[in-house]
Amino acid sequence: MKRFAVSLVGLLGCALALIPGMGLTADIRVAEFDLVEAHTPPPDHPYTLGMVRYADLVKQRTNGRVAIQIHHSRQLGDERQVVEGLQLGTIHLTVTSTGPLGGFVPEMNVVDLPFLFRDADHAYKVLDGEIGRSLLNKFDAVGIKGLAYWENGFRHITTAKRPVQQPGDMKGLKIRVMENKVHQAAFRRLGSDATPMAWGEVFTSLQQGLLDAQENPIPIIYTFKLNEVQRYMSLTGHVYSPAPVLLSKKTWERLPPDIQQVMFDTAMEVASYQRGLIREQEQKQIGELRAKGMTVIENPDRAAFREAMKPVFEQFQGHFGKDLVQRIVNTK
Ligand code: EAX
Repeated sequence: MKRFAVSLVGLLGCALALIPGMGLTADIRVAEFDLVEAHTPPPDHPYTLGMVRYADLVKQRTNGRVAIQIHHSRQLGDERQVVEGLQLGTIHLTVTSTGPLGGFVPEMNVVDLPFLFRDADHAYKVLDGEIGRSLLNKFDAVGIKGLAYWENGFRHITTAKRPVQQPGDMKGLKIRVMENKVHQAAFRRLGSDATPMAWGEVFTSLQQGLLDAQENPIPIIYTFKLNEVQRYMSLTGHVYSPAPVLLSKKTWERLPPDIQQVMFDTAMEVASYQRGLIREQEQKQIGELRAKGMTVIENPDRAAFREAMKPVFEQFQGHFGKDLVQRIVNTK
């Protein structure tokens, strides 16, 4: 019976290998752990580039026992759906913005407080240290294993009709924000019509004029070609957006300890490569967006934005615990 089953698998493998485009011709061997990974940005974005490096290293270090199938460009849905997939075990791995994560672990949204992190190094210190780890550990209770923090980047505002220099320029603008209470509150504070929306609908809504504005890091703006539907980019850097790498707990529990260790250590290790790519892309894409016709406002009044969003900082500080927020602020 067993032999029969094995030969059936073999036959199926050969049959599939004959179908063009199935991609099995080169490597018929099936990995012991075949993991489905899914994320939002396209292949040239550092989420994908980081994941490709991660998949290669994990494959090497487990002698091919783990294969990660990468699905970029929302092939398996928007971020909230993908994280739900992790809980169900239908999707095994993701790298995601913190946008929808507050719906799973409310404390996670502490990182979304406007102007919380002074710069990227401050964010790395906090996230790679005890505070970041304890936030990731909270995902355990909702069926998810938090591996590491990669990066989306500092977020900036883009608009269609008018440049944004001062917080007052945001008044009345309909801006898409992530499905995230902190971001909504921050932009309402500026008098904007802050509309929470999954990423998948944003480009078309901007194109159709249903939205005036959105906010995201430069590599997202560039790789999604938002310059085609937004004229101005204002480098507000109002919030730092980390990108946690999350694994389904069901998957984690199936993996033997040595493979768990590889998955965990390698995710941490790839973080510095992936963050480096974000920095690199930010540098060169500002010029490229300009060349494509975008007007870049390099020095909006950041102090005024910080001041205008301060009440939100204070409002949510109570929510997340003043102590936690202070520990983050005081991290040197
Ligand atoms: O994760 O939804 C967003 O604005 C995110 O920054 C984007 O999808 C990348």
